[in-house]
Order: sequence, then structure tokens, then C-alpha cells
Amino acid sequence: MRIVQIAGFLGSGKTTLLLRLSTLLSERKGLRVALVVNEIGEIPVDGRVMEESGMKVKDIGGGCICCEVASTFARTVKQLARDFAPDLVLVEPTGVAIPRQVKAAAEMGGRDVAVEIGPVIVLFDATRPDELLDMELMGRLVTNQLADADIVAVSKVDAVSAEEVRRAAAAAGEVIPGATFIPVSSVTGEGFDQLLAAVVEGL
Ligand SMILES: Nc1nc2c(ncn2[C@@H]2O[C@H](COP(=O)(O)OP(=O)(O)OP(=O)(O)O)[C@@H](O)[C@H]2O)c(=O)[nH]1
Ligand SMILES: [Mg+2]
Repeated sequence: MRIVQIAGFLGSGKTTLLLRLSTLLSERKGLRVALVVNEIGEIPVDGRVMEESGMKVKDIGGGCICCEVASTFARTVKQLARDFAPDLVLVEPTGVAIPRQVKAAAEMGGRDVAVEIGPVIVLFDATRPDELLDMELMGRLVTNQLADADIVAVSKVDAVSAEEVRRAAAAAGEVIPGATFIPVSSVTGEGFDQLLAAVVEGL
């Protein structure tokens, strides 16, 4: 069971991307997918609808899975492995979560079940890079999130020009030059082939 985290600041497009990616994973790759969401945002994940298409959905409330309810998350990881045995678990933490802490909680849950920690995907919203990296606003948190990324998904590229996408990727690249950068749009599907390949690599 591989755990893939889809992190990123509030409103960066995590839920929308998670839904499109999970559908592709099960329809195109035939994988058994489970979703773990923490505090549902603007676009609710309709657990019943998702479960009808063969996925398992766990919603963890009561706090952030990177801190207050990290142990609940760890327990959920263990339960999923035992009861549902998915190939892949996609996790959407809250928009203020620190990816390395979510990863630590996942590792804790995976201690006595066979769990592999997959890539950490951090979304970076191409429509507002300057605001996101403004140190007087949320820059510190966003920088911290980006620093933990294996893959930076430069999101919502359908809404901006190619030049703006390049500028956003360059700005994120100053924080974490070693990451893989994938421009994505959950509206047009741009970048999803590459994202899918990265997520299932070796599965
Ligand atoms: N143009 C465009 N808008 C998008 C895209 N993905 C998401 N959005 C919009 O961005 C807003 C936030 O999307 P969500 O998927 O809810 O973002 P989130 O990161 O899950 O938000 P929180 O869970 O509240 O932090 C919504 O209005 C979406 O419709 C995209 O690829 N392109
Ligand atoms: Mg969300």
C-alpha cells in the first residue's frame, strides 16, 4: 500500500486534483484507491459516490492530521491496510499542514503493516504566486510546504498565461530547485499523464 500526499496551501486545488487523479487511477490503471481527506473545503468529497466507483473514503475531522489528530490518521492508515488493502492511498491534508509531519504520521501508522511512502505532491497555485510567497502574508508556511515536495504541481495553469506559469514555477523553484515540476490543470487535464506516471511508478 503506497501513501501519496497531495498537499498545498488553502484553495490551491487539492480536492479537485485528488478527485480527477483518483478516477484516472482506478479507471485507467485498475488500481484499488482509498482517499483520506482532512477537513473538507469548498468542494466536498462525496464519499458515497466515490465508494460506488469502488474507492474507500475516510474523512478525518477534529483537527489537522499533521498535529492534533496525527494519531487518528496513523490509526486510519493501519485500518485501511488491514480492512481495504488498497494499492494506493491519496491523502489530502489541510491547507496549513506541514507535509513532513503528515509523512511522519503516515510512517507511524505503517509501522506494523506493509506501507510505502510515495511522493509528496505539493500544489502551488499559478494564479497567485506573489501572494503565496509574500513573507508578510503566508510566505513562511508556503515555503515550508514547498520545501517538503518531491513533486511541485503548479496548479490551475488553465487560468493563466504560459509566461505566468513559467514565472510561478521559477518562484517555487527558488525554494526547492531539486523537485520535479509539473504544470497541471484539473479543468483541462494538462499534466495528469505525468502526474499519474509519477504516482504509480513501480506499482
Ligand atoms: N481554473 C482552475 N480552477 C481550479 C482548478 N482546480 C481547482 N480550482 C478551483 O479552485 C478552488 C479551490 O479548489 P479546491 O480543489 O477546493 O482546493 P483545495 O486546495 O482542496 O482547497 P482547501 O481544501 O479549502 O484548502 C475551487 O473554486 C476550484 O474550482 C484548476 O485546475 N483550474
Ligand atoms: Mg480541499
